[in-house]
Amino acid sequence: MATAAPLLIPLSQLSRAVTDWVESARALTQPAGVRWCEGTEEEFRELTSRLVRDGELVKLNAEHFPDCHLYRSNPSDVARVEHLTYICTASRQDAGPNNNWMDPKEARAKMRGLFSGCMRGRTMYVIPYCMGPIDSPLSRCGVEITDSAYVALNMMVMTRAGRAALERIAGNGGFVRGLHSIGELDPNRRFIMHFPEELTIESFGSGYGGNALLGKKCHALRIASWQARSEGWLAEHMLIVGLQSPKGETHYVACAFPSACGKTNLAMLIPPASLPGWKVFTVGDDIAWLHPGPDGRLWAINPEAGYFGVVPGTNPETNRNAYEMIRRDTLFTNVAVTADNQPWWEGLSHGTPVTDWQGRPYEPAKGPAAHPNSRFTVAARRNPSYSPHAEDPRGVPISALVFGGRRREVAPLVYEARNWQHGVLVGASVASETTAAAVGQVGVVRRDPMAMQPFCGYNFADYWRHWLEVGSKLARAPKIFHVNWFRRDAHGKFLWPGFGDNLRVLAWMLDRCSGRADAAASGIGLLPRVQDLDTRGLSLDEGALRALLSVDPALWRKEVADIRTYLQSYGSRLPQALLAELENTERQLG
Ligand code: SAT
Ligand code: MN
Repeated sequence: MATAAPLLIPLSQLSRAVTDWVESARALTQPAGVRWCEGTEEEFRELTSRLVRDGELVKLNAEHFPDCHLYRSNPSDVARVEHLTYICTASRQDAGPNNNWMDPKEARAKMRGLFSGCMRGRTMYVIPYCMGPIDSPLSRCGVEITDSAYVALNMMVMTRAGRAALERIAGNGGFVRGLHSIGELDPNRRFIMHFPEELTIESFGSGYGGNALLGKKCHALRIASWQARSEGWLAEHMLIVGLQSPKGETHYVACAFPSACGKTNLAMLIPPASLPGWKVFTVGDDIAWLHPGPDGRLWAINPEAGYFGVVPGTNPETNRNAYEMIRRDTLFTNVAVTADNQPWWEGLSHGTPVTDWQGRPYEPAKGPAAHPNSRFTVAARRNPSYSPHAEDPRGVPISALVFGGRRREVAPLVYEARNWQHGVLVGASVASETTAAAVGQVGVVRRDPMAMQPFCGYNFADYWRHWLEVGSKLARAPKIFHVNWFRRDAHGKFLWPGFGDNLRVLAWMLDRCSGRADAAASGIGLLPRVQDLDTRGLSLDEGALRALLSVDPALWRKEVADIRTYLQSYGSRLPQALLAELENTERQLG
């Protein structure tokens, strides 16, 4: 006898706290209907088909890109808007000079005005989600309410969304509230507000990426960094990758680079043929939650379940894993298309774009065919190098933390911090050229401490103090390194090939962690000598490696002065230990 399917409790009745909040959001925004997200595949397929029918999504060539779709965002809405992103804490000092601040009362009133009646005639989607493996004590939950079906689809890929998340919330109560509306997509009526003291996010007027997928930067970095400080852990803008050496030892490394600086590529690195025996396993490509473990090590989970990666430049040579992964079940945003409806982007070696990212006939004079910040959204489990430990509720133990930026000069290919405290200074001093991931000028160098400048939900001075405290409690703290894949020669040419060859640098780091590799002391930290790097099969211009591993004391003295000015702008909240480390560096530079 067939057993009847168990009767499921309607989602709207699972958690009183969630239901009450959804009801208040409904009363404020007045949608035509409310739809709770179960998180099933059928639901995802049904929603996608509906959006194709409504003309919001384009179905791509089913033979070459099965189950792939294209979404074109409003041309004024193509990146994060840092100047419209606020941290609203009772005390302005708690948000710090690194954030835009608004008084919470004023911000609430402003947002109430914007949200009032804004969903009339639209569907309100309620998306309960879990950041991190559903059964991990390190995971945290949230609920996003949105009137964008595109955002709902993205959240279903990027998080563990639906019933299981809501059951977890119903079981232990806490969740981050995220209210989102695309509004009229008017850049003059666009705000991304965070209320960390109330674990609440309110976002209006944008439907793109980090502005709108509230589980990502808003929750997993800005709100989580605040939660992490009070709970004794770290929420970081880091990829997590497992590296198995030819001897069979696996180490995990977490690396912080600014947006659009190659985190996804490094997380899925393909070892060069000349370094046989290495295996690479991706745990995460953007965000790491790092918790001190009972064994004195730092343990990491990736709170996300998918990748929202930069498309241009992805090809079989730069990132074969990503290239394979995005050939099915992928949602593309703002790429171009070919005559036979295949997605196209700059950096692909074949195909011809006929329609640009705005849906216009492609004309080279009008700029690139795909938007430089065009993205793919795809489930992490589709990645051929997805780590078998990515879903481990304990996380993975971290051997090394790596900071990096995009800098044409000054920073060498790699150096190691003298100790944790120096490592925190190295992280706090990161500088990088800006990219298309955020609205604004591209290519200007700015300080981007720990690659968290746009994402730290509180005063950087308090954040660095927290980093120092976490490290002081770790009996087996990871080593800390700094890398720069983007150094150039006098003619502007990149000195380092990057991509798979970055493994040579990571391998040196791991040998340092196990005490097997040498390093030479310099004023700024420890550097490999040319002979310490495995260069088998590497072709580099004459003198390139020497240039990559050189530290110019004159340039660095100027850098130290810049760093000091920057750190001192945090005033009396700045941990003095960082200035002491900086003086130490200055002394050693001579
Ligand atoms: O737009 S996102 O914040 O999701 C991507 C990024 O800037 O890293
Ligand atoms: Mn990012």
